[in-house]
Amino acid sequence: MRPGRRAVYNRAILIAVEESEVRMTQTVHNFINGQWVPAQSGETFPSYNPATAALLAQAAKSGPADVAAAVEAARSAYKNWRLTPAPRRGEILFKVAQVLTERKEELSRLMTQEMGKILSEARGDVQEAIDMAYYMGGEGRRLLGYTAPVEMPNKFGMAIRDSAGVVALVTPWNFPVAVPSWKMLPALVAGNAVVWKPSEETPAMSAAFVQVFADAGLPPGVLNLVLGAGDVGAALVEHPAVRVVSFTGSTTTGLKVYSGAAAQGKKVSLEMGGKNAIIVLDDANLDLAVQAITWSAFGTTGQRCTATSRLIVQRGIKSKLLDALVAKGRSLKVGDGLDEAIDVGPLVNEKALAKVEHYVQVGKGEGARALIGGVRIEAPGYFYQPTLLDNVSPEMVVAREEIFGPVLSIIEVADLDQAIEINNSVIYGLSSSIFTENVNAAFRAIRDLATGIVYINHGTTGAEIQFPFGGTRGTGNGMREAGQTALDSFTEWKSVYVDFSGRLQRAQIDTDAVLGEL
Ligand code: UN1
Repeated sequence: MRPGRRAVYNRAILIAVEESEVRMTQTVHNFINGQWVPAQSGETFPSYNPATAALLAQAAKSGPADVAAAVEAARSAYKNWRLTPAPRRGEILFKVAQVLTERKEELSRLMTQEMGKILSEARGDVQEAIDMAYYMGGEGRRLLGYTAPVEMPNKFGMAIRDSAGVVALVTPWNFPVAVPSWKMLPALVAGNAVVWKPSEETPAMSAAFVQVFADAGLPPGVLNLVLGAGDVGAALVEHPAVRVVSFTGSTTTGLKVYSGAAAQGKKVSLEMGGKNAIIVLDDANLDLAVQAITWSAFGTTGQRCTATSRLIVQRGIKSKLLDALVAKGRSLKVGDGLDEAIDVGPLVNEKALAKVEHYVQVGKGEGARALIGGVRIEAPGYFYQPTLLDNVSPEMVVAREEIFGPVLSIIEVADLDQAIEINNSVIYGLSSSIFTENVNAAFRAIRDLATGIVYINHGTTGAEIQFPFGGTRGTGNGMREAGQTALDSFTEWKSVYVDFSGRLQRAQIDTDAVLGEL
C-alpha cells in the first residue's frame, strides 16, 4: 500500500486484491466532493464474487439525498474546472493513464473477482481506459473547433467547443472500467463535472477506479460517485441541474432514460443492446473464422454488447465449420477467471444465469438443437456451458433477442444477399462481421450491413478507442462514443462573431445592401 492515498475504503479493497482471495468486510462509500462518505441513510447493499458466490464488499446504498449532494458538489466544482485551461485538464488525464498503468494488475484482479471476466480480459478492460486517458489527454491541446470566412468586412467568425455543465453517467457491469472511461474522460477534458452511477454489480471496482482520478490530482467535486441500483440512476438523470446524460445498458432502461430526459430537454447518448452476427461465406478461411467465432461468442462469457450471438453460415461450408466449432468449444475451460488456465468465466449473477437457461429452453422448444452445452454447471458460482444452437431460423426468439450469455445461434443461408438480409432483420445494429476472401463480397458487406461497426475477417468484438463506437436502430440514438465523436456528447458548440471595425457599419443596418455594393 503506497503511503498518502486518501481513501479509507481502498485499504480494504487493495489488500483484498493483493491477497487475492481475502474477503472484504468493509464498506465501499460514495465519493462526493473529494470525500469518501457513506450513504446518508447509512444503508448498504452487498457485492458478490460470481465465481464463488462469496461476499466481496458492502456498498453505500444511496438515495435521492446522496444524488443531490453529488450533483451540488459537481455544480460547484464545475465553476473552476471549466476555467482550468484544457491543456492542464489533459495533463491530469495523462496522470490518470500513468496511475492506471501502475495499478493495472490489482484493478484487473479486483474486476475478475467482482464481475467474473477472466483475468486476461480484465487486463484488456483496464487497458482500454489507459488508451482512452492518453487519447483524451491529448484532446486537452486540441478540442478543435474551426474558423470560416464571414460576410462582413472587419469581422471574424469561429466555432468553438464549450463545456456543457454537470453530466450524469450511468454504466453497466460488463466493462466496469472501459465503458465508464469512454464517457468520463471526454467529459472531463472538455471541462464538465461528472456524477457517475455505476452498476450495483461492481461498486468496489468503481470506487477503485475513482480513486485513480483522485490520486492523479483531479480537484474535489469534479468527479463524483454515487452507488446504488436503478432508482439512484433515475434520480440522477432526472435531476434538473444535469445537462447531459450518457447511458450504457439495456434497451428497456435506455429508452426510459431517453424519454425522461427528453421531457427536460437534456442531451442524451445511449448505448444499448446488440444481436451481432458473423457471416461466414463458403470461401472463408476456416481457421480464422473458428477462432473469431469462438472468442466473440464465448469471450467474456458472451456478456459483451459486441458479442457474437448469431452465426450466419453459407450452406457449402456449414458442416466443416460446425465440426471445428464443436471441437474448439469442447476444449474451452470454464471456471474462476483468476486461474490463468480458464477460458470462460461465470455469468455475473443468478438472474443472468436463469435468463440464459430460459432462452435455451425457448430455443429448444422452437426446434433448435444444442450441439454443445445447453446446461448450467453445478457449482457455487454462476457457470453455464458454452452453447452452440443449430437449426435456428431467423424468426426464432433466440435469433432475435439479446441473451447476454455464452449462446450462439446458427442460421444457414444460401448466399450473401440472404446473409445480409438476415443480419439486418433484427432490431439492433451494433456490430457485424463477414469472413470471405472475396474482395467484392467484402465491400458489398461494408456497404450493406446496417450496423455501426463492421468487421472483415475479424470477430464482432475488439473495437479500438480511437474510432466511433455505437450502433444503429435499437442499439442507440445516433450518438457515438469514443473517437472524436465522443466530444459531441459532452460539448456544446458556441459560434462566435467578432466585429473589429470599431464603427457602425452600414452592414449592421442592412446586410444585403452592403454586400450588393461590395
Ligand atoms: C461492451 O460490450 O459494452 O469491442 C463494450 C469490444 C470492446 C468493448 C465492448 N472493446 O468488444
